[in-house]
Amino acid sequence: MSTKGLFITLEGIEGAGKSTVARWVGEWLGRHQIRATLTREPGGTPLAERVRQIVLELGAEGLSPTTETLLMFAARGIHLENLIRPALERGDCVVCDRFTDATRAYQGAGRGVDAAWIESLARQVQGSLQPDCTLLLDLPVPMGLERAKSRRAAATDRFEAEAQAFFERVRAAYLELARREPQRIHVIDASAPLRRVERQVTAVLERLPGVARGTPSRDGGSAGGETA
Ligand code: T5A
Repeated sequence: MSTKGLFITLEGIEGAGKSTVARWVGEWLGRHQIRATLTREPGGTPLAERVRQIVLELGAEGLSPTTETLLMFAARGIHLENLIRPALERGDCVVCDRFTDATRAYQGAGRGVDAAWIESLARQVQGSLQPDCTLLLDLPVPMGLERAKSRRAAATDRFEAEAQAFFERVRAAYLELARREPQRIHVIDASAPLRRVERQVTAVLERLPGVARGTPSRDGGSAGGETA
């Protein structure tokens, strides 16, 4: 299926600043008269948020890496059908806090799930849809975990309960993905103060097709200037 809007994703380990930067990207797009839909994974729609609760909850029942992967893609399928694709079809710029690179990094490298199987699920669930641009917020694992801890109000989830070695594998996998896809994945030094992170992100956004002209539409359609 062809899409009209731009699809931007944010990735990185816990506490890298994805949610903070996603909100800022939404505001930046709004200031440039580009209508943005902000969302997140796992979740993003009421039904997909219910799957999020199942997959993140640190409960008595375990989840195997295989089941965890299937749940991530189940949530993604719901999210794509009910929110992401319709927003892109409207010509919105979709800004998504995590997407399939997170499955590659967390379930693939973190949990040891077969990479070829992940790619086959991705093809079935996404078809040819890929992010146009991914901002990989990279920082040392202890710094990210410290930031996440200082921000956390609620109980630890199933991922936050993991050891540092798990997040080192996740970080290394993200950097390897960026090395393989430099056109799509932009590594941002997220250990820098927020203003410097924002400047690095601006430099990427300004180079995106359509953004400099004030519309993310690939077919000349106009953008409304609302920021969701
Ligand atoms: N997951 C997800 C998978 O395993 N597979 C998948 O396919 C998908 C989609 C999601 C979990 O699900 C896993 C990965 C995750 O473990 P979540 O609650 O959404 O869980 O967790 P995170 O996405 O990791 O969210 P966090 O809130 O932990 O991290 P963020 O969003 O990266 O960080 P943010 O913006 O909340 O910032 C953290 C703190 O740091 C400060 C902020 O103000 C905040 O206090 N901060 C900075 N401070 C100084 N300098 C900067 N540059 C700063 N940037 C932010």
